[in-house]
Amino acid sequence: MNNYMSILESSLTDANLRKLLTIPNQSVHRFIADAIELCSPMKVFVCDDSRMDVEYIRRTAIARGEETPLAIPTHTVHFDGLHDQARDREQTVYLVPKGDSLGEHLLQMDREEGLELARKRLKGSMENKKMVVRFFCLGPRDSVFSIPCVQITDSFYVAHSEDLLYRRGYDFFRRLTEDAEIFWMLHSSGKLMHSVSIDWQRRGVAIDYKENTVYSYNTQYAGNTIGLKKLALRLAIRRADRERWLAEHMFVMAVHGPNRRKTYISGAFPSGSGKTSTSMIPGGSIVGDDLAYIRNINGAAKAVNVERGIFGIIRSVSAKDDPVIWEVLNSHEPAIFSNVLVSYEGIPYWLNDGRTAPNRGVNFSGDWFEGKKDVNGEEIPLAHKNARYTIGLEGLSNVDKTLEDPNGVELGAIIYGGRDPDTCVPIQESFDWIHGVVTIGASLESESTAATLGPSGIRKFQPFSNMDFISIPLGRYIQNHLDFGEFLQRKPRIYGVNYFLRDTEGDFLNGKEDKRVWLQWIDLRVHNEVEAIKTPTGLIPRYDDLSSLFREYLDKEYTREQYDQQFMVRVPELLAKLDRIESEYRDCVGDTPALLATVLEEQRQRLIQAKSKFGDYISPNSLQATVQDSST
Ligand code: OXD
Ligand code: MN
Repeated sequence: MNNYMSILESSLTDANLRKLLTIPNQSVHRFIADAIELCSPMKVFVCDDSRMDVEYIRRTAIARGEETPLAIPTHTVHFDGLHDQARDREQTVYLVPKGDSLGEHLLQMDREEGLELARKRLKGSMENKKMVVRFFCLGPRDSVFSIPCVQITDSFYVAHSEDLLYRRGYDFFRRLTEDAEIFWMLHSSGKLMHSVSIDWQRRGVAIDYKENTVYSYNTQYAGNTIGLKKLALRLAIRRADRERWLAEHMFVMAVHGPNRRKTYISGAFPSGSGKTSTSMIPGGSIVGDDLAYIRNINGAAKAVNVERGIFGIIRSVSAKDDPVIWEVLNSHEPAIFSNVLVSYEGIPYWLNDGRTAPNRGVNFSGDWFEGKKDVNGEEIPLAHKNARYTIGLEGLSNVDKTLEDPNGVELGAIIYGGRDPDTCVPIQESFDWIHGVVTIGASLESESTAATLGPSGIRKFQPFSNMDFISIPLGRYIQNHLDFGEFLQRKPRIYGVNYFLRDTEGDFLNGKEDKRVWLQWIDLRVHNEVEAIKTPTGLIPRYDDLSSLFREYLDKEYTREQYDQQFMVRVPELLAKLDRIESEYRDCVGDTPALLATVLEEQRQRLIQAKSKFGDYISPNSLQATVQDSST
């Protein structure tokens, strides 16, 4: 496109053009001119991050009906369409250049065809709308972790949400060199009726990794549209692959241990499986709840939060269980609620919030009353299961001081957890880095939740809780993890946690707050202050240590019966899981590291041996051998 300057000059007002040209990067100008040519917006607004511009975005989201003010003046609510309330995994595809392949597990299509389709869908999509152009920085600014990102959207809700969730980047872009690697995001909600995307049957997310560009169209749900969240994660994973670091679906938080020490932990959980609540554990401090970049800096695994806010699931957030979030959501800190119920007084309610909800109000189905049914005769709940809140972290009383540290924090531990009803114990430490990567990260399974479209409660293969976002062949991603650990001088320990273990009646074996004890135990292990019991699948806590941690941190009696039930080694279930995992990797033609099969086989042999000695269900008390330290 040679005439990009004339496109910009004819489409932008002088003030907007000036704002744009203050960024001296021609690739930025070209990308915006191309988007204008493609989407034909009525007007273009360039946001320079001034208070005035940021406020304009919020006000316009309200004026256009994308958001509605609530009783607290800094709060708004946004509704997504009935069929657009979660990430659409099936319509999120990688555009793969000829001759390239991303392996068996990823949805991909020919790049040329995919680009043609995306551009067809986006053609003229902003005809009667205003285009917003925003600049952000993923990770702290001016750091080795920083990634500049341009977002173009016709949704002021998207532009507003990003303001709460990401670090503003206009000034950062002004300082960028011409060769800086930028992530590019182009989104259009498509045709709207009552401010809601109506062409959801033609929605899609197309990831053109060759050009670091993501196209998203005919959708509004933030997981499909907020380019800096999961769309940029997919590009970051590819960049991390090239540069030998890790881009992960992980929180970062600090456990506060004895003598005021802090142990930083990152943790990967599939959406809706306890990630945010773990990052907000009482007594700890939060760096981030969803996305982390991790680099080897002088032999240590250093992590930063990619974001600066939370797009959290609001279901079950209550004053009792989530006091810190509750306080912010009831304060005057800016917040956007989505897909909740709003009472006629402008108060938001959601499922399982511990209050008595009104029996009428407005929700994603329009005017709502108790007993309202959908077209299939199903009762419409007062709020969607995947209803959300969007807030900045700065309002939280437990935000960690290191949030903006350009050097990141050193990780003492990495944890992986899923919704696992019947295999893994509530917490175990891997024998070493390789064992952790293979038998915990790469072997994670989890029951599906409302964060993605489709039925919930189905057990799915969820390696590293990052399966939805991995953008390189899975085997290569695993090899990168193995290599990353090999080059670390101080390796974080790796843990598997399971908050969803059930008994034979189907009842959960743990309380919600128990996770605090698991984290405190990790802190003690990282500092070699407690021993552990060796089981065929990893190192588990001793009863006495847990019982004193339960007393100290939760003021709870923890019985031997509870311990025996929770930490019992369920050999048949664990062997069946190994079969499932091995068969997943068998399909992963060619790219699975050979080590994976060896480490899984060793695990199988340990389980078989233990079974021959102790039977199918092994009480932790039978496993006498204790170890002082793991060999990480
Ligand atoms: C999220 C998700 O919203 O993973 O964080 O779906
Ligand atoms: Mn997430």
